[in-house]
Amino acid sequence: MSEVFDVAALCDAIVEGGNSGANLRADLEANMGNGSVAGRGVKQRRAIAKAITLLESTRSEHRLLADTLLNTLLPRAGRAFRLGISGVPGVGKSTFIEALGLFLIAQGHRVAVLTVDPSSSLSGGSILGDKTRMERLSVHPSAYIRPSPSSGNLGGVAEKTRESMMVFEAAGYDVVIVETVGVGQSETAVSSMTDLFVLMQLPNAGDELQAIKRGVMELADLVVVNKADIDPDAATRAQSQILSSLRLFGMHGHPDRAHHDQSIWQPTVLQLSALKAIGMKPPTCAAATDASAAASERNVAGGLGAFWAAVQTFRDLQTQNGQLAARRIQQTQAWMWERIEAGLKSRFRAHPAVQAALPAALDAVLAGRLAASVAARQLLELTIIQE
Ligand SMILES: Nc1nc2c(ncn2[C@@H]2O[C@H](COP(=O)(O)OP(=O)(O)OP(=O)(O)O)[C@@H](O)[C@H]2O)c(=O)[nH]1
Ligand SMILES: [Mg+2]
Repeated sequence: MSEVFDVAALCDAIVEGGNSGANLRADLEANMGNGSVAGRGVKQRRAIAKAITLLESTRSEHRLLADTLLNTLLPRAGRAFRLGISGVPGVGKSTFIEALGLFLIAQGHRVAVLTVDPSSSLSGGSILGDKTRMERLSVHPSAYIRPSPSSGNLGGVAEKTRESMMVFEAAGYDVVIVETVGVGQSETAVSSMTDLFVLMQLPNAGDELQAIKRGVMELADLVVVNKADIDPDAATRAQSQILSSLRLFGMHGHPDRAHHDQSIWQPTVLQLSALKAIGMKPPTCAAATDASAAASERNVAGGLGAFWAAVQTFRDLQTQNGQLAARRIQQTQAWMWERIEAGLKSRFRAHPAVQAALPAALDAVLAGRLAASVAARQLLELTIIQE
């Protein structure tokens, strides 16, 4: 039996449960005495989970309800700062997000973490979903961690992430972090839905700079060299090499990457140790001399604070010069067009006339009897004539 969704009640529970920390505190206090799990904060969490289930549903009748939900929440969405974090598997994204999340919650923020998992369509499983433990953050009442669904193509997963983001914003989460494994297109997807895109690198990446895809580097507003505790000298080398290449990209890059204009935002590269930031002692490393270990200690101790200070500088600059708003407008337009294109494509594929003619057209193209562009035009005309 299909799940029943009361969209109006869901929206009420999402919006009313959140916007100030007061409800949350009242809820916690209420729960402390009697161990009860009832309360507005808990009600809101349940409503969020249910709303996202609705958004992720593929049933057509659910899509209509999901659209109503999104439209109802829309006036309250858009208020969070959206942070995208990417990097190769194992670079330390989840460890960093857990440290950052706890750091931000201590300052009174509410933090939602979403994942975009490009592996899900290939393996049917979820790399991020399985490994995204974030044990301390995930149980914190001011945090909500939502792994991406374990099926669907990247476009679909990214789409759900974008819509889920609106739910969290309406619920009063004021920092939304989107994590993705760096494999190429997923960085583009995440940078196109966030205000600031962070690329995480390993300390040895500086030695192999040619291996870093220029396109991905150009998307980065901020680069973090993580695991600086392992080899502090290598981390410092990587930091300066990445910085100089970012400057080079900024100077010669595309005009639409105006946020790399030095008068607007200086490309920033930081080094830190997510493991230390989270209060864990990293394994001792033979490569670190006493002097470099002490230097690294100084760098790392302030790692998280320096990171958040850089984020705030970026945010202030981009707000003052209008780039933040411009970026969101551009993202919203691109999102709409992307959805239109995706919708047209699936309707085209589902069209009976196209389904009937496609195999023969494809055969003819592959056999060299028909030019690909001619076949495309003929197939497109089938849908135009019949509609
Ligand atoms: N020494 C050291 N180890 C770290 C640091 N940050 C993370 N690690 C370790 O690196 C491993 C991978 O960390 P994760 O946070 O799971 O990395 P991830 O980038 O989220 O990985 P995926 O989700 O698989 O892409 C774990 O064993 C962490 O404990 C660090 O700053 N220093
Ligand atoms: Mg991870």
